[in-house]
Amino acid sequence: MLLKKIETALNKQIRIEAESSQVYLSMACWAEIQGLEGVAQFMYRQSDEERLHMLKLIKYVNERGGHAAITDLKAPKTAFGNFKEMFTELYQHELFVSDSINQLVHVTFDEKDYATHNFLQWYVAEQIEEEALARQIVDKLKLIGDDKGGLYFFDRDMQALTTAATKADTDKEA
Ligand code: OFO
Repeated sequence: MLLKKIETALNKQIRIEAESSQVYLSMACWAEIQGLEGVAQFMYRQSDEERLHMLKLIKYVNERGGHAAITDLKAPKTAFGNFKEMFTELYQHELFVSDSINQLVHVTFDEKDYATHNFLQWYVAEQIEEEALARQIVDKLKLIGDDKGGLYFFDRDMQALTTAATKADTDKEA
């Protein structure tokens, strides 16, 4: 049985994961209408991943005797200036999510809820990966600057990265 305080904290994180999914979905749409198909695919995938993070939390809360709350969500921005700005926002957003996960882990520790503490380690590891990937992408875009040809190859790289990640997931499931 979950303590009320833990249930509330997990529900807050459910909302953050749902909002993250919406933020990345909005970035996917913006990239798509700019004609960068690879970036759009990457962002659609990020959005799907955030939804899976949300669902994993929902299942956990319900299985432990809590009630996962499905709430209204903050509407994301719909335009992002340029791709460097957009990926910088993605990176900042991941830092915000990591901070939120850390606070959540802290609450479970304070309340001696070691089962939830253990469950959250998956999110801690995931955030390390996502932060690192976002930072790498921002660094790449800084190198590219305003070079249109560079952006074209960057888009192809993003497409290849997304295809490889999706294949790795499919192989894992098989
Ligand atoms: Fe939910 O994984 Fe990052 O934000």
